[in-house]
Amino acid sequence: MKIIVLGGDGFCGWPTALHLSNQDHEIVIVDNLSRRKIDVELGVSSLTPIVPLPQRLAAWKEITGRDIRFVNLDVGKDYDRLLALLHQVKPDAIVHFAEQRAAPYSMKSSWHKRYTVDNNINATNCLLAAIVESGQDIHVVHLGTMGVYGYGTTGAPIPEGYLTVHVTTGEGKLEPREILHPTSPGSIYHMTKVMDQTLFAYYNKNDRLRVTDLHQGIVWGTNTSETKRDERLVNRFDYDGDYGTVLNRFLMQAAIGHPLTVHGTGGQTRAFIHIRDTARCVELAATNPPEKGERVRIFNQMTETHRVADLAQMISKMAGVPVSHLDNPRNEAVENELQVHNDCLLDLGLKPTKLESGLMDEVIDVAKRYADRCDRSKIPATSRWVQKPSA
Ligand code: NAD
Ligand code: USQ
Repeated sequence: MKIIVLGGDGFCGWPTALHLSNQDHEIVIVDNLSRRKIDVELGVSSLTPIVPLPQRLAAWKEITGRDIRFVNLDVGKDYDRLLALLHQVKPDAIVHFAEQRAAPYSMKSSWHKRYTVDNNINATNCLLAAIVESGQDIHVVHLGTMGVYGYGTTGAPIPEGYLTVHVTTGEGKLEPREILHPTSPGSIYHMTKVMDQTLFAYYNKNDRLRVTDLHQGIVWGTNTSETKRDERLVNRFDYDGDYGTVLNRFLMQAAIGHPLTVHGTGGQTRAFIHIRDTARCVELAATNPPEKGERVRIFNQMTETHRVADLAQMISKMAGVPVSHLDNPRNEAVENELQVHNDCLLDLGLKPTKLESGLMDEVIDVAKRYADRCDRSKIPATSRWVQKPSA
């Protein structure tokens, strides 16, 4: 297949692009390198030394003989170039990773809120409008988030996107209807993913676009079999208070003997998936498109759920580092239960990579190898959801 990977220089996009290329798909990466510029803004770098994208691609060509083309454009702004690229490449599928993805970054200031909404919503809308204008039948595979559902405790497992409800008709009869699961985003970033869902539903209804929306949990791990093949292919590893996600942060903190930074009681339960499975799930989604006219497909892309405090305890025991309970900078439920249906990807053949000590050790080893690149002052999460009232 010909596949365009939007956001192919990022944490999930890079290993996915390599995995798809390795499966003999013809890959074009589109990225505006905004994530690397945000590192400069925040004064932090990936723990792993990632080389510039052209060097990454030259290394991949040298090692495998496979070509991956790179086009530097902003999906939400460079509309004419995006449309021209669709006419030129005529892709079968476009995988859409190209959004600002950190909840804390999206909450740093009113500028960051506006940037995140502007970037994410325009990227998705421009992509969908360009596909319609191109007149091509291109399957969109989008990376959404489990966070669209929110983390309230309803007691019921979260279905894959749609919920059956019963409405009382004018004649007083109770009729079943399927609706998009109600949303409850926990940050401006998560809210953009909720808005993406409405864009997909609209273009799917009006233009019969084929869309698969992958509601992904928190990704952990760093390497895949492809990124391990050469130092120049290494994946990025975010550990800072804005972009570092909880499990990778804890594993990195364990590697350098830093107390594990649990927000509040750690009663928050979240969904997780290993980076290898991200790449595999995207492949499964891209190679199993919905029929023309089928409603937006929504898959829950996660393999397990864990309570933050339990993860901290497990890693603390493994590595002998203390657990530190910090004031929670976020506005989120102190505790929640979480049960999730994820049968769609399992039925397509996903064999889940579960959390086990060998894989956690692998991440700790990577973090130890590059420990001298860590700036400890960037570990605290300083972005607050609600400003403290001034005294
Ligand atoms: P990332 O920030 O590492 O990568 C995103 C890439 O997209 C970057 O290379 C960035 O430069 C590029 N980009 C952003 N806006 C762009 C634009 N307007 N035009 C062109 N390129 C643009 O993020 P990631 O962790 O790889 O996440 C990728 C996607 O997966 C995101 O949409 C995110 O919401 C979703 N997701 C990530 C996680 C996770 O734990 N990392 C979990 C669930 C869902
Ligand atoms: N947390 C800690 N300590 C830390 C960091 C986080 O206790 O040092 C807590 C947070 O308060 C939160 C939970 O861990 O309760 C998860 O935080 P996170 O930063 O790991 O994940 P989140 O902000 O939800 O965002 C990440 C990705 C995002 C993706 C989302 C999937 O950055 O792109 O959409 O995971 S999900 O969480 O399922 O919505």
